[in-house]
Amino acid sequence: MPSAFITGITGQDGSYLTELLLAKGYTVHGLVRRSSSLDRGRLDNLEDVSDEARARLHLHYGDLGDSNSLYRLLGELKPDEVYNLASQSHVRVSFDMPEFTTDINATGTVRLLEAIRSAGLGKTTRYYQASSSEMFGKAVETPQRETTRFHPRSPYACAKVFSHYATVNYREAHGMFSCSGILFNHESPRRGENFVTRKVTLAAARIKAGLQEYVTLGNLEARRDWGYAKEYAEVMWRMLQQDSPEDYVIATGECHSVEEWVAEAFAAVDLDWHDYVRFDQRFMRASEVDEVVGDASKAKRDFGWEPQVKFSKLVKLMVEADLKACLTGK
Ligand code: NAP
Ligand code: G4F
Repeated sequence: MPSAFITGITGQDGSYLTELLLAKGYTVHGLVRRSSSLDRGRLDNLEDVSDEARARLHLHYGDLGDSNSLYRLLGELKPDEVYNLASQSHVRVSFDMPEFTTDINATGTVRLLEAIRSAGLGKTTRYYQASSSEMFGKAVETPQRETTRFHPRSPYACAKVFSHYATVNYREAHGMFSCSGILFNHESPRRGENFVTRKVTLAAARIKAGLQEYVTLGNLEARRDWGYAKEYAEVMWRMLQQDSPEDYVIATGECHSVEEWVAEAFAAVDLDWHDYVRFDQRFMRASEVDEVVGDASKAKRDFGWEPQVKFSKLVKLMVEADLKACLTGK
């Protein structure tokens, strides 16, 4: 059976990808960081995974900042597929920690690509890079597609542009099957609680349940193309099953403001958001991405991909999950 190595396995996307690959019969190896807490909630709560499938999941200590662990693991495990999902993924935080963000999100990619080559896997192992719509930043055309020029607006996005081109370069220079998914924002009940979508759905649910009084936010005018993370994880796998390595934009093609997300989330619990939202400068960014919206027609053409869950459905499913958790205490 095939095997996969996932960095960022404890994150939102890593958990959905793990469920998918285990269901397909893969042996899944995940890179995990040492931390003082053993809380790996998303992996502890994988859905629809049998005991037999769970036995095919193996976690290994390492870090994208530590070449030795990557070289050792790739040399030992020799996976058929590598998914590089690990990153310091918070754009606002990247302004506070630009050097660390660059080390992990940019240099970390090269460490991993070199570890694959050093293990003698350069011509056999397929590589997926988690690129981002943040690379389009101050977008030069709308909607954005694979050919749109990048204009990154944060240390996070600059590092992602570097990794994107490193992935292209390893394909061109070394003949690796390496490709990037340029994924637009994707959300779910497993989204980190300090990204705006989840922060808002969690707040709406907690306020409705009487557990919180208000929520503090930054820029409500920014516009994003929000899709459902579970559907986007499936695309990562699909990209590595193509005949040749290609980069793909993955997006819904719909664009909504943060304010619209807030209004929809509070409406889902029959509340008027104006009564519960406060502004805090702390959540503003030194340079903002005002609006991004993607054109995923290449993915539709090459492997028939189309998103099923869009804005309203996504907001509702996230609010419902948060409300259920608030009311049941789980
Ligand atoms: P996430 O939930 O924040 O997960 C990030 C993962 O990276 C976690 O497993 C984290 O481990 C791991 N990580 C962080 N620093 C690391 C390091 N130094 N070494 C090893 N692992 C490290 O992110 P996500 O939403 O699943 O996103 C997955 C990837 O797609 C990221 O690269 C992100 O930048 C990119 N992306 C996301 C979106 C989106 O909308 N979600 C869109 C485009 C691209 P811990 O659990 O130990 O922190
Ligand atoms: O939810 P966000 O932090 O997501 P952002 O910056 O778009 O980045 C996410 O999506 C990217 C997809 O391309 C990923 F690459 C990246 O890793 C990450 O997953 O912020 C969305 C918008 C921003 O314009 C921000 O200024 O919401 C605005 N916002 C307003 N108030 C807020 C808040 N963002 C956060 N995190 N917290 C606030 O209180």
